Amino acid sequence: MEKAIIIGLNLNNNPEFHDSMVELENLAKACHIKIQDKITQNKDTPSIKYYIGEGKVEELKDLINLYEPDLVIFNDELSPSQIRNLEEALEIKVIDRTVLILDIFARRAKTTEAKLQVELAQSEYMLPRIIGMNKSLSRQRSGTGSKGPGEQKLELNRRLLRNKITKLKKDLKSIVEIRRHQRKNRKSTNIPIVALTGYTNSGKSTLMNAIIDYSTHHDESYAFRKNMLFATLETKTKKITLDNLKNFLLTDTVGFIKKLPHNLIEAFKSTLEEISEADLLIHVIDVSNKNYDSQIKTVKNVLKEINADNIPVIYVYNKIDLIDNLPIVETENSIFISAEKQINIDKLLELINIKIEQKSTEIELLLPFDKGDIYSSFKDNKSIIFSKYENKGIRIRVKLSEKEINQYKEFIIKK
Ligand SMILES: Nc1nc2c(ncn2[C@@H]2O[C@H](COP(=O)(O)OP(=O)(O)OP(=O)(O)O)[C@@H](O)[C@H]2O)c(=O)[nH]1
Ligand SMILES: [Mg+2]
Repeated sequence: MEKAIIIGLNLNNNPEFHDSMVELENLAKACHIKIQDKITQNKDTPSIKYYIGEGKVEELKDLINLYEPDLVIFNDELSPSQIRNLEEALEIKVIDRTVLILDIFARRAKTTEAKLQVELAQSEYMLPRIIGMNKSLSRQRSGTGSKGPGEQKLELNRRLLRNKITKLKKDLKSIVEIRRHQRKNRKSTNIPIVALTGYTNSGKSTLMNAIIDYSTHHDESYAFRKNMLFATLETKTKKITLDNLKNFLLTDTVGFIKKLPHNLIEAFKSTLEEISEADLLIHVIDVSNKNYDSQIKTVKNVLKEINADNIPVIYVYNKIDLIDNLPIVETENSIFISAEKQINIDKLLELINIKIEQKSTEIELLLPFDKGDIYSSFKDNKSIIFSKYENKGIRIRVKLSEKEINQYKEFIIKK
């Protein structure tokens, strides 16, 4: 087991700082690293040279002499020159949060696609850093951060690494084509696609299992679930058939975390499209985690980054079996459940059904000028695709549910 000291910079008294350090510890544990100590520093901006201040570097040196760790881990992504400077000053392996996350992904990847995606992200991360690492301590590097398919990456020069990236992208492309084709077929059947999304370890795969249990034709192939970070990296889609409710396709895929490396989001684009192209999202929240609020924010930010922030969402507050009091009240878009204890799964399925029924169709309306209130309600719902003032009124193209189409049928000019 490797031993490490972790270092965090608390920029501008960030209220989430402490939790992100705890999370860093958990990421390290997932890489089988033992944490010996942690140091933190309050600062307004990171130092360009060492990320932390020079005084802290000295303090860190003393701790390194005391504990003799194998490596030090920083809570943020370091620049190539910061890694170089730190490795030279500390004479020890220096890695960052991104390396840990990439390492865990490398450990979990099972399918060819996931392996290629992780390797691509690792290579992209390495590319600007390879020179610095060669210069300092490359010969001593082993263990975390040098795991996975790119084992000899330090011996490769930039050019070879670039060639590798090109090749990985090409290999991925053909797999992605197959996936896109499958998704297109799925879409053409008109069965709504519902995607599970949420923070890692929130219970997405457990919920997938619970819903499959309700399905009238469920088979044995359940999604993998486990109490660990990033248990699920691959995508699984199952048809859910229900007796009295509409059928739908349910997709389980990778969870999110704070400071998710951008390289990883890029590399996992094709997997994340399963989310961004869904008709409805089920945002699973671990309400027993005291940071669930900031986890919701993190997930929302990633959804925005992958252009999935316009899809209707049901907020599913999970693991209520672990808490005594519910911190908030349910709304028409949220529900409290326990996926593990199968509490309120039936209610959730009804809510999903309601949302699916609201699924919208594109139509064109001519609204008389005195119907400005209808126009503004469409605007509020962000359902307007295009609008134009004409002699008799405003011509608009909107996305409407079956119910709304009925409600406004007198204004419809084109279906
Ligand atoms: N007590 C309790 N535990 C739950 C509940 N739902 C899930 N869990 C546990 O939470 C852990 C994570 O569950 P997963 O379903 O693997 O979580 P996930 O969101 O798929 O995680 P990733 O695939 O890593 O993103 C497992 O140990 C589950 O048993 C629940 O309702 N109550
Ligand atoms: Mg999972």
